[in-house]
Amino acid sequence: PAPRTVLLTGAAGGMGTLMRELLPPYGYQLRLLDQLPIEGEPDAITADLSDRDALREAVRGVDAIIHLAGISLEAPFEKILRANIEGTYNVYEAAREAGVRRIVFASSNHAVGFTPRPVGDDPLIPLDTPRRPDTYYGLSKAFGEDLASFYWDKYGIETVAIRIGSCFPEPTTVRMLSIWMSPADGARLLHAALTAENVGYVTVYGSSANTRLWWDLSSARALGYEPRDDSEPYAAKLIAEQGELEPGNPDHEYLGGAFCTNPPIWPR
Ligand code: NAI
Ligand code: 15L
Repeated sequence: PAPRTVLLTGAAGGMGTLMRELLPPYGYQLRLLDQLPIEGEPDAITADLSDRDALREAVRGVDAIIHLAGISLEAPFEKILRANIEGTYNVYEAAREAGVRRIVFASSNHAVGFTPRPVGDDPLIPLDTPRRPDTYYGLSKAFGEDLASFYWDKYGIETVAIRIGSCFPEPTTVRMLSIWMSPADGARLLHAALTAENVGYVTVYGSSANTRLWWDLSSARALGYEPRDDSEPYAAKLIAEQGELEPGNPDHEYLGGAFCTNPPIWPR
């Protein structure tokens, strides 16, 4: 049966806030969790991912988990270790104890950020491209993918790990024209990841069907994902403002762009 009750971690964040609006129409009953309280959501669970008792309680009775919580930019290794590495482990352990069968893990393009980005007729970046994390942050996402693969092989917990590009209401940089995932397509992909049968462990890239796409969406499509959006309508304005990507600009050289050279730092 399709999952109905879904724990959404990171529900106070940017994507969490978008998905809180966009997922319920698909029929999900969301249980929300974040370290920050969520205005207007008195039933949301306010807990840190290090709080194993709270996680045990939070996963009780859910059919699936969408795990978005964590540090979403670069940070000192110790912080990444606690929130993203140990935190994701704690989520998987809670799921194992409670018998939750499916997790959708928010991985990131930064797990493979040092991959040269395709230029001209270069092939799209394949699913099985070697991991090339560009930050401690990206390294934690590579860990999360392996953790998920291990929990499938060892415990039979299924995961769809989505290497998300940039999920924001609109693309705001020329690089984002290639990796943008519209919020509506994000919800479509999460829905596909929750409902596709027999996924085992799978990695997918997460974006819209962008004209300037850099990566292979076939494993996402194999889940039943049919993206409807394309960043191209934003291209002319962004390129007029910012110029085309030129050699030497990290956004031109690497999939991970400036995360490879001068990553944005987690503010808290
Ligand atoms: P965000 O930073 O806006 O939200 C993350 C949320 O996680 C925040 O509300 C924060 O309070 C919560 N959180 C952080 N550490 C926590 C902890 N130790 N315990 C409990 N809650 C904690 O990030 P955003 O953009 O919403 O991203 C969501 C997820 O998707 C993240 O895992 C991020 O790495 C991943 N992702 C997002 C992309 C995007 O374009 N938005 C791109 C690639 C990956
Ligand atoms: C990410 O992994 C970040 O969480 C998000 O804030 C964006 O910076 C995105 O990657 C990106 O590469 O644009």
